[in-house]
Amino acid sequence: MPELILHHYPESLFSEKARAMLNARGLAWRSVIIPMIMPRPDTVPLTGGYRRTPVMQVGADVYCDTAAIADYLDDKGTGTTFFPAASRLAAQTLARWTDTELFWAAVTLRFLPANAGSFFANAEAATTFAADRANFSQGATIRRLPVEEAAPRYQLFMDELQAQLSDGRAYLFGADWTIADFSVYHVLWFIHAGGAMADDLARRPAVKAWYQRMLAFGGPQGLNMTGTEALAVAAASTPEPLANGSSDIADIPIGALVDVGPTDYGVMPTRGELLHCDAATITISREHDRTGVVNVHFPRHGFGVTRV
Ligand SMILES: N[C@@H](CCC(=O)N[C@@H](CS)C(=O)NCC(=O)O)C(=O)O
Repeated sequence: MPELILHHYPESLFSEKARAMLNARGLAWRSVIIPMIMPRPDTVPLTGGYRRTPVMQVGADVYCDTAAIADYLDDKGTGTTFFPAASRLAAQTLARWTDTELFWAAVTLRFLPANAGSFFANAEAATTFAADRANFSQGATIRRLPVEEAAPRYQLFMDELQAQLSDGRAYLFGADWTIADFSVYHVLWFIHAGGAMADDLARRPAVKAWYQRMLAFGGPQGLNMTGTEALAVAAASTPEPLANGSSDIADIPIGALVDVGPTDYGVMPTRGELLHCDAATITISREHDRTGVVNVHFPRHGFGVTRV
């Protein structure tokens, strides 16, 4: 298997989800630290327009969104599946809810003046970040959650989490982890890693014990690689062959030129030739002079496909 290369930055919570999944499975990985804001000249050649973080590169294959990364990693390394049959529906549904609804509550809470202090080095960094994310939010179909909605949503979830874990189970659905553990973990990490809202954890001991267990997965970092080196890896590789590419969209056959992008926020699409589209996965092929041909993989859930 070619090296697993994560393009990420330390403060990114979805990157923390990917880092924790990689480490939990005992996988060696390479770390390309990308800027927290645009421009990202060494990432765009791989991803095209998609500008969310993280992305994972395996040779000349690029996995966008942690859902696609989880799917790819599930049969790699060691440890039980992220998607056990008996709780797959509940775990996936909780993961999707957490990665969107709880995530937006966490964003509001983390950037409250009382909590934001540990996130930005100085006021200028905060202003630059806000301007970048205003661009990122153009075309978004969701609204920023007011604190009056974010706080109770978060507190109710934390109470329910405490109740779920208080029988002493190691993970949310029992003795083994599922994808839901990693999704809940990275949202809590975003809020608590800088020491914000520490009381919320302290008064929920079962959540705190589970959080500490997950935190151990998040710690180790991959061996550093530069963006230029990662692009050279792509250029020297060919994408993994796709078995039986097909399209389930009646008027968009495989081979069509398409735009694929998130439908809720950070909606900037990637353009390429459709190789495969089913209920779970979308794969397109694109080319750049710094990478050669790469295949870019997205989850279907939360992404749209438009014929160009
Ligand atoms: N559903 C996506 C969400 C990714 C996401 O929203 N990432 C944030 C950073 S944690 C982002 O892209 N922010 C804008 C940026 O990094 O440019 C996933 O699971 O990967």
